[in-house]
Amino acid sequence: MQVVKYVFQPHGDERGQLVALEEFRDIPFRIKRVYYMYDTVADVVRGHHAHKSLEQILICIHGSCKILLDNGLGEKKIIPLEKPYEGLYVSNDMWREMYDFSPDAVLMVLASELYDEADYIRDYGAFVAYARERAAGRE
Ligand code: T46
Repeated sequence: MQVVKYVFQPHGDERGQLVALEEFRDIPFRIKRVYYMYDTVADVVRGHHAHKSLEQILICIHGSCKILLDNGLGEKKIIPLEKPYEGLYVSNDMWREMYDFSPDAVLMVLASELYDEADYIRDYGAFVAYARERAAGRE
């Protein structure tokens, strides 16, 4: 299971840092939506779903959190996000959970599609079946 973490180029000078993200240059898809979460309550775990087609980049622009990725085929990885110039690529077919948010965490997400509830796979059993079907199709 491959984890793709981008390290963006900060444009720093004596005033501080600036990161610019351009679609198809820094981000591998057209950015159709941006959302972010903050004031996350301690010990909360968000996510618990995969997607049918959505691609995303997760950037913890302030504070820190952890992302668990699970491919539904027995492989899981935990990726800490704690730098505002790092982005984690999350493909549609990964079950994701976001947790261990610091009180000051702001997790920003760049998404390839508009919000569509029909794109979510929220049942873990259904996700594993879907992952196995896709893997069998690739064999
Ligand atoms: C994902 C992870 C990383 C909207 O109305 N528009 C939106 O674009 C989003 C993302 C959410 N919502 C509404 C739907 C729910 O009533 O906001 C509420 C919270 O959304 P949700 O429970 O899906 O949030 P998370 O943190 O569990 O998951 C989100 C994304 O939904 C999901 O695509 O990959 O962040």
